[in-house]
Amino acid sequence: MSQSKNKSKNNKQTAVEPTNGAGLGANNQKLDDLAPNVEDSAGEFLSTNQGIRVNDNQNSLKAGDRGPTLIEDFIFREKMTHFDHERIPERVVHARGTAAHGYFQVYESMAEYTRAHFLQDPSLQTPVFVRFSTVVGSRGSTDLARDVRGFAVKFYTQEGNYDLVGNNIPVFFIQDATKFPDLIHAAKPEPHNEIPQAATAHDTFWDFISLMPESMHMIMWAMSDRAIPRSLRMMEGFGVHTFRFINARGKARFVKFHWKPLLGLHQVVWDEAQKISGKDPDFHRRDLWEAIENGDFPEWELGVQIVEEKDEHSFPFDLLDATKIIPEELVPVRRIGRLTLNRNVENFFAETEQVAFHTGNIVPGIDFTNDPLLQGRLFSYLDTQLLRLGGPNFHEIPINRPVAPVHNNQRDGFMRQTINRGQTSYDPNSLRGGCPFQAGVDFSGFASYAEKIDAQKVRQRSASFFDHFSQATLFYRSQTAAEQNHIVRALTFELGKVETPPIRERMLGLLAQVDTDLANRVATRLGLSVPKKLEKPMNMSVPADADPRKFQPKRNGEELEPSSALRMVDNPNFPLKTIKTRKIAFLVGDGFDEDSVMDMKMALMKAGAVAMTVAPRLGVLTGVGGETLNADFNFLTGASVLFDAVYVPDGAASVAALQAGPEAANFLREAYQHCKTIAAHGAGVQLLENAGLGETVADAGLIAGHDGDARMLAENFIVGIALHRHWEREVML
Ligand code: HDE
Repeated sequence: MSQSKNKSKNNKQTAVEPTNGAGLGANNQKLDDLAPNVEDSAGEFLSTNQGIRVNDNQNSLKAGDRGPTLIEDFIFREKMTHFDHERIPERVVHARGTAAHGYFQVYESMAEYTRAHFLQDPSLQTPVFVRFSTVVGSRGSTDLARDVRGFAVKFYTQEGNYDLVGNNIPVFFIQDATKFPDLIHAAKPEPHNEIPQAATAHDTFWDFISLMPESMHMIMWAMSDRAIPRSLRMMEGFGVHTFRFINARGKARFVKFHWKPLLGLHQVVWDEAQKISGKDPDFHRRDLWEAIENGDFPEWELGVQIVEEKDEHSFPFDLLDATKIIPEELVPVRRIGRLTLNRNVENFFAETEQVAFHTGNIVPGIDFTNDPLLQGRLFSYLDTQLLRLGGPNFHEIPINRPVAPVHNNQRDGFMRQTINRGQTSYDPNSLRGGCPFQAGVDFSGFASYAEKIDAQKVRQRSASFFDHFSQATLFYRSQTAAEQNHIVRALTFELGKVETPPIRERMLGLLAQVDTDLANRVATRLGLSVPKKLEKPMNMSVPADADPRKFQPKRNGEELEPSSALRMVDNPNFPLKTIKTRKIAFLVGDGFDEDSVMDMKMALMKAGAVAMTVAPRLGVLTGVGGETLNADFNFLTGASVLFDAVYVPDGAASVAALQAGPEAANFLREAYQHCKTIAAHGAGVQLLENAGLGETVADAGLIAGHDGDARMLAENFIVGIALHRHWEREVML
C-alpha cells in the first residue's frame, strides 16, 4: 500500500507495507551532531589520554626485569585507573536494553491538534534514538525473560528533545507512583539471596500482586504472549498515560500514543523463550542489530487516540488511571506518521548505556495530565540520571544533547563540557543585554497548559479508579483460545514457582474476579480449588487508619464487548501476512539435492526471508551433483528455537547423514511442538516420518512434497510461515 493512501484522513486501520526505509535522506541532523565525537583508531598510533604516544603496551615499568612495578609508570596507572572506573550504575529498572538510530516523519500536518513543530510538515524527518528494554533483569540478563518491554523514543526536534518513554503494554501495574519502589522491590530478585534473576516467578512478586487488585489488568497482559515477543521489531508500543495535545490557538485535547509495528505482532511460546535464554540470551538484541545491518529497517506507525476535553468523564473508567486503556472500539487509533530505525549504534556504552530518557522532556504542543503515575515519573527520571550519569551535566553527553541550541545560565558541575563565554550567568541582567532572553510563544517558548485546579490537598485516590477487574476481564475474553491457554500456562508456571500456599490461594481469589473459568483452570493445575470466600478484604493497599472494606474494587457494571485489537493472533489491525526477515533453517548434510535447496532458497529470499543451513558439522557441504554449500550452524550452535520454520530438502545421502544421530529428528519435533511451519521435499519427507511427524499428523503447517519441484512446495511453505504459528497444535490445559 502506498504512503499516499495512508495519508487519507479516515481512521480506518490499514495494512501498510514495510518500506525498507526508502526515501531516507542522509541529512540526519543528530548523526551530524554526533560525528565530531566519534573516534576511529584506524591507522593511528596508540597514545595515553594526554596524547603521549605509547612505545610499549605489553610490559609495565619495573625495577629490573624480575623487579617490582614502579609507581612512576604513569602509562600503567592511567590505563588501570580508567579500567577500574569503567562501570556506571545500571538503571534501577530497564537495565537490560538495546537501541538504534532512525527518523520519524508525520504523514500530514497535525496542526489542528498540536503545535508541536515535528508534527506539522510531512517532508520533515526528525532524528530519533530508540531504546528497547526489559524491566526486571540486570544489564546482563536474558532478552527472553517474561517481562514488559520498554519502548523509549527520543525525538531530536527543532524545538528541543521530546521523549516518549513507553512500554509494549498499554497499562501499568499500579495507579500511584508512590507504589513503584514497592512494586519493583517485589519483582526484583529477593533481597536475602538475590534469586531469581529476571523473573517474576517467585514469592515476593506474587505476594505483592495478590494484595494489589489494581494490578490485575496489567497481570493479564504480562502473563500473555505480549511479554515474550518474537522480536522487538514485532511488538506494539504505548505511551500508557493520557497526555495532552495543544494547538496554536491554545485548544487542548487528551491524547494516547501507540506504536504499530509494520511487521505485525508476533510471539514465541514460553518453552521456546526459556530455551532461547540458554541458546542465545542476546536473541532480541542480535535480531534488531542484524535486521538493521541487513538493511531490513524496522518500522512502526505512530497512532493517536484523541479525546475532546468535554468528553473527559464520558468513559466507564478514568482517563487519568494508567491501569486502563481506551478500547479502540470507543476511540479509534489514527495513524499519523512513521518511525524507521536505520542505523545501529557506533558504541554501546556511549549511546545505549548513556542515553537518558525523561518523561519531562516535552515540546510546545504536548503537555501532561494529572495521571498520578505520570506525575511521579516526572520527578524520578531526572533524579535517577543525576546518580547514574554522575551529576547535572548529563545533557551534554553527545547522545543526550539536543540538536536545538541550548543557552541558559546554568553553570559548572562535574564534567562540564560547555565553555560559556561572558561575564553574566544570571537573569535579568543588563551587562549582556538581557541575554539569553525568554522566548515568546510565537518563538516556540514553552508555556504550560493552564489547567484549572480547585481542590483540597489530600492523600487520596479518586473513586473513579476503583474498577480493577472490568478491563482485566475484557483483555482475557478478547484472546483467542490458544492465547487464553498461554495465560493459563503462564499463571500456572509463575504461581507454581511460588512456595507459600496462601499467596497462591489469594491469587486464585483475584483471578476468579477476572474470569471464573481462568481461575478454575489455573487452580486445577496447581492442585488447589478456587477459594469460595475471601478471608480478608481483597485490597490491602490502603492507608493506616482506613477501613479496608471501603477500598474494595467495584465493577462498573458494564460488560465490555471483546476487542480484537487486544489479541496478537488474528488481530485485524495487522492484516498484512509477511515472512520478511523470518529465519528459516535448512537441515542439510553432504549429498543434498542442489535444486531442492536452491529453488526453495530463492523463493524464500524473494519473499524477504533469510535461509540458513544447519548441518551435522560445520564447513563445506557437497551436493549430489558436486556443488558446495557452507554450513551456517551445526546442531550444537543452531537450535530449532532460533528459527521461525524448518525445511528438509531432497537428497537421499543428505537425509541419511541427518539420520545418523538424533539431533535432526529432535530439531523437527521441537519445531513442531512450538507450532512452527515445517516442509520437507523428496527424500526429506523420510526424516519427518522418522521424527514421528508423518502423514498421520494432519496439519496445515506440516508440508510434505514427495515429488515435484521445490518451487511449488515453496508457495505452501511461505503461506504457512506467514501464519506465524499453527495454534491448532496447542495442547489445551
Ligand atoms: Fe519507568 N523508570 N518508571 N516506566 N521507564 C525508568 O529511568 C519510573 C513506568 C520506562 O531505555 C528509570 O533512566 C517510575 C511506566 C522505560 O533508558 C526510572 C514509575 C512506563 C524506561 C523510572 C515508572 C515506564 C524506564 C530507570 C512509576 C511506561 C527505560 C532508569 C511512576 C509508560 C528508559 C531511568 C531507557 C526507566 C521510574 C513507570 C517506562 C527509575 C517512578 C508506566 C521504557 O527513573
